[in-house]
Amino acid sequence: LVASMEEVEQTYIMIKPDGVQRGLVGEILSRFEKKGFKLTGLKLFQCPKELAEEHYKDLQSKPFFPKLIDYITSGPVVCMGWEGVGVVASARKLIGATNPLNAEPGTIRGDLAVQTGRNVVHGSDSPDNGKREIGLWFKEGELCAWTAVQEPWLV
Ligand code: RTP
Repeated sequence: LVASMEEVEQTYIMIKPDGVQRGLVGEILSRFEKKGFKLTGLKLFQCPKELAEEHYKDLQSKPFFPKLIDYITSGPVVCMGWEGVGVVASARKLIGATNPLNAEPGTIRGDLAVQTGRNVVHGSDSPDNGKREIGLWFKEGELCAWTAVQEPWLV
């Protein structure tokens, strides 16, 4: 009940093309579900180049930018919206460090990935970016506001 007084956040989580190709969709999705966050949006999606460029616009000047855009558009991604108190920072912890070799065992990247350029999942880095990215990747009718029927043991 204390937690419910704090601000509920939204985060955009995306299983990147390597996660889909490697059959890791269920594994990755279940980590957020088991943690106790609420799923608000979910779709398999082939990302157009323009959207990938908009999503990663802050990295435009980086030398790896063209490779990053090729990677993200190389096959379908799984787009997810997750909601909860503290979900943005918590999801980043569940995901682990950007370079999977530095990611702790127990994190998604620590358990499932090796290369920075193939790090299987994305998570928004701030509540503001969470809102921005959900707006970018989902159309209005694709998101669901719903209430869990059971007692809210996890919130
Ligand atoms: P993400 O946005 O995907 O959750 O990743 P992040 O915040 O942990 O990392 P960021 O620095 O924002 O980089 C975004 C994605 O770009 C790719 N990357 N490649 N040196 C490289 O080749 C390099 N550095 C970053 C990764 O896929 C990283 O997740």
